[in-house]
Amino acid sequence: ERVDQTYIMVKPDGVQRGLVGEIISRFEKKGFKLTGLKLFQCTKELAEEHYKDLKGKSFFPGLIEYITSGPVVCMAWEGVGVVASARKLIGVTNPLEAEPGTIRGDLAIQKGRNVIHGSDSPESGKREVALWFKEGELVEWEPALVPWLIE
Ligand code: YYY
Ligand code: MG
Repeated sequence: ERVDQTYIMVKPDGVQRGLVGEIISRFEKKGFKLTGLKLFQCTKELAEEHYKDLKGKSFFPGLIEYITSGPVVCMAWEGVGVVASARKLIGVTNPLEAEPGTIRGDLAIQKGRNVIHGSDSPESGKREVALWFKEGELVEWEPALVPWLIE
């Protein structure tokens, strides 16, 4: 099966609210492989490129202002099925509609402050990991727990 990558980002509200450890922990416990991690202040240009498909939406300017309002935590995760699985862990866009047990369902109230981003397809995952991480920032490694997670 194809090994995919997903780009996960704790948004500025998640960082300010001290939710970084809790959020990373949920992905760690699930068992996917972390290949990139950094605290980062993103520019308007990068935010606009990341969300380019939403340009023109009424909420776009507010979204860019929010994403650039403070540091974010950028992560790359790898594994078979990681993109869809991460979206399930995250929950739907509107935190009021997100299921309890999901990150947004448990930790947020509003769409405009929904604490986390996750790529929506393997193609987006590839594009976004390449957009947010430079070549030397990603690490290829073999986690010791792999045989206990994957048969
Ligand atoms: O992938 P996801 O983050 O769940 O939602 P998108 O439809 O890609 O929108 C990106 C981002 O934009 C969303 O997390 C919050 C914000 N947003 C908004 O503020 N208001 C909307 N009506 C839709 C999206
Ligand atoms: Mg999206």
